[in-house]
Amino acid sequence: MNNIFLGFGSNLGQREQNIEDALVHLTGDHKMALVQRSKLYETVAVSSYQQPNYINAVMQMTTLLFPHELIQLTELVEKKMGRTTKGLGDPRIIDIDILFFNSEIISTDGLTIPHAFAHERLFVLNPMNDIAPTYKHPVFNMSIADLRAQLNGY
Ligand code: PH2
Ligand code: MG
Ligand code: MG
Repeated sequence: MNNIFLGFGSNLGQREQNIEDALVHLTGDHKMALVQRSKLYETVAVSSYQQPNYINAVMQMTTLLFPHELIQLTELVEKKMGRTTKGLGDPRIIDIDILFFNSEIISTDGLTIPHAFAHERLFVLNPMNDIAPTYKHPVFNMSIADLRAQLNGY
């Protein structure tokens, strides 16, 4: 059983409902189970151009999938939900990012774990801090609480 953290974001349509729908899709796979969910956060889009605010959340889940199977699942759910764009920071109905997979460090084509920006984004660290403040970022060897405090400047 693998312990994972997934980041969710939506800034188009019914944003809160999109996150609920994504969860239903993901847990429809019998190899996926929800452990803990963060609060929902409304956040200003981190982007080089103006776009709608996001709703962000982080979910702790368990999975029997391998990392490359998990990314196939998250991309399938994004597609099923009607996401048309991939990457590049465009507005989207749903974005599901694999933030952490156990304490593994993986870097292959199309899959980087931990997520490359997890440590420097408050829209990830704030919700993650709700559910796993003591989780240690395997690359930086710092807890989520410490990474978050560092970004907040205290
Ligand atoms: N995701 C991005 C780019 N910018 N900004 C916020 N507030 N929330 C996001 O989830 C987000 C973003 C690329 O995935
Ligand atoms: Mg993202
Ligand atoms: Mg993504």
